[in-house]
Amino acid sequence: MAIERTLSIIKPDGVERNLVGKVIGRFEEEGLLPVAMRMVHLSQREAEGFYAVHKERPFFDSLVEFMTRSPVVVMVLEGDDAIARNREIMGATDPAEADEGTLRKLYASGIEENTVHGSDSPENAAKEINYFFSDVQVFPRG
Ligand code: IDP
Ligand code: MG
Repeated sequence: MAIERTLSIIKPDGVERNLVGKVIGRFEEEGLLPVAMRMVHLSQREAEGFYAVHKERPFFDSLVEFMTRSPVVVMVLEGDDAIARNREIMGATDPAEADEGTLRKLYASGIEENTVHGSDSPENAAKEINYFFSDVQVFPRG
């Protein structure tokens, strides 16, 4: 397995419910270490750009409204197999389908307000990290 980086977001519902420490603590326990981090209140343009792949989906407007409702925490996680590991720790998009112990099973209130985002492929991880962070804002742990 290779050391990878992935983009993680603690979504508005997670920040609003004071879950930032719990979510980051879980990543640290699992060996996915933050190497860049920032709190940001996304503008409509920023949220639309981030989720551009979903712009034809029926939930797009609602998703953008949710993601711009209040601040989020964006971070880069670094670790072994970080992209797939983060997706495993997050669980399925719909918490009703998420495995026990996953972040979405534990904390998500529904398929939209599902507490965390994680990149789904190396290509998207690179794109998404770039969307929020420049190289000088990333601090390798290894
Ligand atoms: P993912 O976050 O597990 O990768 P995606 O299919 O990429 O899931 O969807 C992006 C985000 O859009 C989800 O995390 C969730 O917040 C929202 N979303 C996905 N499907 C639905 C839906 O059917 N209704 C409402 N919101 C949805
Ligand atoms: Mg996705």
